[in-house]
Amino acid sequence: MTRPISRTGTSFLADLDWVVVAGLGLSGRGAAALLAYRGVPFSVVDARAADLAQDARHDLPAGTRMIAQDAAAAHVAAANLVVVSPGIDLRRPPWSTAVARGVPFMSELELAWRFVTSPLLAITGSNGKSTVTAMVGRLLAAAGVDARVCGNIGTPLSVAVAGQRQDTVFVVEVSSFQLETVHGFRPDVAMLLNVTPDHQNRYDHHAAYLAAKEKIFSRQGEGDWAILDLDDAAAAAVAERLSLRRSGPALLPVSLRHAPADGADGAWLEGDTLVIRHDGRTRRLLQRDELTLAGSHNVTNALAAALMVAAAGREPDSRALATFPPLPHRLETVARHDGVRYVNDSKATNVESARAALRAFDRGRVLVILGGHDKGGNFASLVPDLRQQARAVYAMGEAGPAIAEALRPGLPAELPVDVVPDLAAAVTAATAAATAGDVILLAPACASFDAYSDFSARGEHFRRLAGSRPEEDRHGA
Ligand code: UMA
Ligand code: ADP
Repeated sequence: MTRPISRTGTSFLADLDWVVVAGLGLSGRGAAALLAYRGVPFSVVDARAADLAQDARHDLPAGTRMIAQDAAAAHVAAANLVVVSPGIDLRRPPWSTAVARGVPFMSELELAWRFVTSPLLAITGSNGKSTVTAMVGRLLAAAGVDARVCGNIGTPLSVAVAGQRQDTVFVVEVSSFQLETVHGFRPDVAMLLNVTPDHQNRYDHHAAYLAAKEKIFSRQGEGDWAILDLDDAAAAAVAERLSLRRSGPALLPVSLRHAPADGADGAWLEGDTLVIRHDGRTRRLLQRDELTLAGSHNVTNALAAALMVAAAGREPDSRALATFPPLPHRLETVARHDGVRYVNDSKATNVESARAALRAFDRGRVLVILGGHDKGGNFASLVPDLRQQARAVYAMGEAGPAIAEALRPGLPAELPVDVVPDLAAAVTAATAAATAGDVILLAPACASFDAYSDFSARGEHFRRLAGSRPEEDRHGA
C-alpha cells in the first residue's frame, strides 16, 4: 500500500490568521506543535488557562496568547479556525455560540491527518479499540514495519506524525469525540468493531454517538477498505449502508458466526480455527485456544486485527497474535490465591464490556464487582448473563444502590446483590466467599470518577487489594 503524498495537504493553513487551539492537554499541545512548525499564529483557550500558563510556556512559541475559556466567547467567535481537543463538548459555551455562527471547527485528528503522507489505519468502536490497535501495531512491527500506534490510545496523531518515514504505517485508535469534527479524514483501512450505548453524557441521543462513529468511513472511497464486525447489530447496519454507497470502500466483514458468502474476503471462525481471506488468499492463522487473551470478544478482536494487517498488505504472524498479552486493566489476571483468580477488567466502563467479561469465564464461577460512576447504563440487561455466569454480585460506589435496584427483580434468591461502599469492601467480601476455581472479576460497567482519577487508578487499586493480601492471612481467616 503506497499513499500519494498528502491527499489533502496543509495549504489551507496559509491564509489563516486567527486560529484557536481549544484545550491544551495532550491533543492541544500536539496541534500547537504542528501549527508552530508551519508558522501559523494561534492562541490557546483552556478552562484551566491560569494553571497551565507556566507549564505550557515551554511547549508554545514565545508570546502565544492563553485565554481562559469563560472569558473567550468573543475571541472564539472571531476565529477563522478552531482546532478542537476531544474532551471539548461543542454543545457548551463558548463553543456552541461559535458553532452557531459558522466558525469552522476541526479536530486535532483532522489537522494531524492532513500532515500524514503514509498509509493510515484507523480503529473505532465502543469496546475493543485499544486492544485491536495495539494488536495491529504488534503484528505490523513483527512484519518489520515502522508502525506508529497512536490516537486515543495515548500519543496524539499530531505527535506521532513527526518524522514519518516512507515505510511508516499509522495505526490510530479513534474515539467518537475525535470524529465529531473531521472533514477530510480518510483512512486507507477503517474499522468499526461495535456500537453500544456509551458516553451518554456527551450525546443528546444514541443516534448522535453512532453518527460520530460512522464518520470514520464517510470520506472513504474506491481503493480503501472498511472492516466491520457483523456480529454487532449496529456495525452490521453500518455495513449495510456502506454496501449501498456508490464508489465506497470495499467491505471486509468479521464474524464468529458466519463465513463470508461466495468466497468473499473477510475473517471468520472455521470450527475453532481463526481464518482470514484477503485478495482471495485464505490464511488459517491459529486455534482460538492458542490465544493468550480470554473471551470470545478477543477472538473477534484477533480476527479483525489480522484482517486489517492483511488489508495493509502485510503478513499477520500467527505467533505474534497468539502471544499478545492483555493490555493493563483489560481482563488481566493480577493474582491467584488458593485457586481463586483475581481478574482486573477496570476498563469495562460500560455494560457491554462487562457482559463480554462475564462471558469469558466458566459458568457459575464468577464473583463480579460492579459499580462506580453511572454513565446511564442499562444494568438490568445484565441479568441473563449474571444468572448464567455469576456466583456472587457486589455493587459498589455511587451507582451501587441503583445497580442493586435494577438487578434484584431479575435474580434468584441464591444470587443476592451485596451493596458495598467501595472496592476494598467488595474485594474483602468476595475473597471471603470465593472457593478454589472461582474468579473474582472487577468489571464495573461504570466509569471510575466517583472514587478515582481514571480507570487505571481503579485497576491499580484492585491489583493492590488482590495482590497484597498475604497468603497466611487467608489461611488464618
Ligand atoms: N478542556 C477545556 N474545556 C473543556 C474540556 C477540556 O479547556 O470543556 C481542557 C482541559 O482543561 C485540559 C484539556 O482540555 O487542559 C484536556 O483535553 P482533552 O480532554 O481533550 O484531553 P487530552 O489530554 O487532549 O487527551 C485526549 C483524549 N481525551 C479525551 O478524549 C477526553 C485521550 O483519551 C487521548 O488519549 C489523547 O487525547 C490522545 O489522543 C482519553 C479518553 O478518556 C484516554 N478517551 C475517551 C475514551 O477512551 O473513552 C474517548
Ligand atoms: P476501548 O479502547 O474501546 O475502550 P479496550 O480494548 O480498552 O477498548 O477494552 C475496553 C473493555 O472492553 C475491556 O473491558 C475489554 O475487556 C472489553 N472488550 C474488548 N474488546 C471487546 C469487544 N470486541 N467487544 C466487547 N467488549 C470488548
